[in-house]
Amino acid sequence: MKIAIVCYPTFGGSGVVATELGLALAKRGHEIHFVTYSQPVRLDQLSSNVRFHEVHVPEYPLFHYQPYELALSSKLVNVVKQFDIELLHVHYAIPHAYAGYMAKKMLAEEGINLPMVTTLHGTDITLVGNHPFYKPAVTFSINNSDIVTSVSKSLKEDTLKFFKIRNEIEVIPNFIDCSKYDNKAFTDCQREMMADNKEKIITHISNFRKVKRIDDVIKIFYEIQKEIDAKLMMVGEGPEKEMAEDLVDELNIADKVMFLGQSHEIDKILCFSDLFLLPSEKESFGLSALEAMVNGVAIISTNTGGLPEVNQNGISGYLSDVGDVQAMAANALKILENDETLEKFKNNARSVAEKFDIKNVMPLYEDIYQRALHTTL
Ligand code: GMT
Repeated sequence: MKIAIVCYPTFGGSGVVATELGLALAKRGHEIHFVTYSQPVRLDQLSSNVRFHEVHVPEYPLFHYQPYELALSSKLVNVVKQFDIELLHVHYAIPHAYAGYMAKKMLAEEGINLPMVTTLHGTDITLVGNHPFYKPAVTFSINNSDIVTSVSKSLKEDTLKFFKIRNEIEVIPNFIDCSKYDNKAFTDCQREMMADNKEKIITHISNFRKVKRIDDVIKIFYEIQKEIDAKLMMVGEGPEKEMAEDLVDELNIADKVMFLGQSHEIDKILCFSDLFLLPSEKESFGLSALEAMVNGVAIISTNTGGLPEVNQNGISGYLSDVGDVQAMAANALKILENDETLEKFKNNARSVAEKFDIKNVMPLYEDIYQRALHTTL
């Protein structure tokens, strides 16, 4: 099948899922065309059946805001016609589903049917899309997608709660390619470069936005390091980073916290991590937790949104209420204080991650694509 994928090309989870999905579909013989404003960060292998089409938005002094949606929908029309694209899969409703719908309508004028699948990822529903400024357009584009999927049951419930949705929402969870981690490619983890043998390594990865509650990450670690030898790896960049650095200084733990910036070596970092902290305010799924789990890292997270669908309380880690730093620190210590317990949680984390193996999830997407091909609005 010839499929166009629209996503954000940045480090956010929705772009990662879209890219990994496209690459996996290409491996199964589909022809994939990514259409976005720059090459997606995880897209490192362009080939004859994996293409990237850049959306340019020329600056024009009259415009205070450059019309990206317009450029994207025009680009989609051109790519669909040039490459005989059969299906459009947009990730993140804003503005992709809206631009996709416009492309669909323009193509319909020329007698071309382009079925559109929209995958909802989280903040397009829970934070941004729900704002009155966007709500009518988001509702409209969800209702006018041929098939809508959400990455967790919780996100489906939120969508139905916040918007007047008349079509079915199918839950297809995010996934991970477990086979990539089977051959022990990362046995040389170079853990010793990061910490002493006796120190436990705690990791947090995100885009350091307010919703991730970065201050809680630091506060949980502060409690942990009072009891055991430990280091904290902070991976990512974003608006809360400066605050986090200040808090680390204020708590006098700068010698135990490393800010590693945005990294392309996530698996390498996770392979030497013992525990992953994700104390988010909201999280539709928590792909970063799943990436940690497949690397055998135990999870301390909040119980918000889709996190309980990923992190199994008492098995792969523990869940606590948002903001309950003391409970999260106590649970972390329960796991870290005893090596046997830690080993058990690490192994469990890997086993739970296997439920989300791409082998199980890919057929669900292929099935909806087949169904979408037979729909016309
Ligand atoms: O929250 C982020 O870090 C980025 C955001 C995005 O849209 O890229 O992530 C959302 O989609 C991910 C992939 O489906 C989910 O794993 C994240 O939980 C979700 N983020 C939120 O709901 C806050």
